[in-house]
Amino acid sequence: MKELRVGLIGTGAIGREHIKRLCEKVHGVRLVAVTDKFPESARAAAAPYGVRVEPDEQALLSAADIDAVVVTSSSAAHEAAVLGAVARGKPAFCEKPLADTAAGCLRIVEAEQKAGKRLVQVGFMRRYDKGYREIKAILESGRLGAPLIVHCAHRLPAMDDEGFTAAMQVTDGIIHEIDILHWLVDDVYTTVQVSYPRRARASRGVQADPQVAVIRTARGLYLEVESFFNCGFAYDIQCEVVCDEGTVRLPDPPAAPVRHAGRREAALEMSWMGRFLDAYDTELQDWADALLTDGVPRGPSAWDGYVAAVTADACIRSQQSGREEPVGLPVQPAFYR
Ligand code: NAI
Ligand code: ISE
Repeated sequence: MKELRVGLIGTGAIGREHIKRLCEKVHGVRLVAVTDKFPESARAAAAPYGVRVEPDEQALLSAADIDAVVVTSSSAAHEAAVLGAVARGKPAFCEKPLADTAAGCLRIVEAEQKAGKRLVQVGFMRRYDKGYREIKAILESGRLGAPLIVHCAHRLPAMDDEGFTAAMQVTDGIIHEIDILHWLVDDVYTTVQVSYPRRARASRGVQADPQVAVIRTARGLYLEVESFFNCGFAYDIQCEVVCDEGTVRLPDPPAAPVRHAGRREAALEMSWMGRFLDAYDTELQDWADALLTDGVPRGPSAWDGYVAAVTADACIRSQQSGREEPVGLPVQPAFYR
């Protein structure tokens, strides 16, 4: 295959970002069609690139001139779209979370194994971020000894959706840390506990913000994730790994330091769109390259999506019980090793 002909489902915020990326940056790909539950949204997103609009997900998945799909619809719609692609033997790149429950992810894992080859990649783009990759290389070198504690912060300036629930803060946000920490420290998650400090002033509606999740692992690591969706000041992602003989920290994105009026300052990112720009580009290029060369994706798998969802479900149980909850991960099938 010389060119990967792609269809995209869901032309919301990240859908439009990925359309731009697929049309302007990713080599070897041709975006053929898009669709959305709201046809006017699909038409507006398709128009600048002269891309076809399909009436719905089924039509797009079945189109003979589409080799692979990108799923950027709302989280609750991911499972049906990915299962539809797998049933047709078409590779699917699906934004996180793979499905909004572990049971949904398991249905995808089972369908993929039945299909007999890897078809699914999950949009855990932080694995493609240069800073996280540097941390992983340093940990793997053994120079700092073994990891003991990880401190993370995942802060957004504001969450406008008043109906954004405590559980969504896990499946939408903390799920990134669940995946990246699993990949970084390569350990088995055993328990999780979610706690709440005082509710932040800017928190509104049913939001329960901020939250702190603590994940413990089989080798005894303590992974702490602060999730703060209304921090007001920036889109701020922090990660520091404390090891036996040193620490390593995620670099802040570069920004020109300004000296002015007796102060030293540097601009901070205000949105996820800018913070992980390079990582999104690299992940989609890697997805396309792998499909064009080997016919199978090599990025975060459906199993990774399932591991993250099982852990997220345990976090949600802990939100409800107020206790530490077991994660209870099954053994990874040979298919995914
Ligand atoms: P959004 O609400 O802006 O867009 C979702 C779009 O999907 C909407 O246009 C909606 O009409 C459409 N849609 C819903 N169900 C559909 C269906 N059955 N068929 C076709 N279209 C359907 O949401 P946003 O922010 O773009 O997020 C989309 C997904 O991407 C979410 O799962 C989110 O977690 C993930 N995401 C990932 C990010 C990352 O950093 N990797 C960043 C932002 C979002
Ligand atoms: C958003 O959906 C994303 O996936 C971003 O990467 C994340 O940082 C943010 O918390 C989510 O709302």
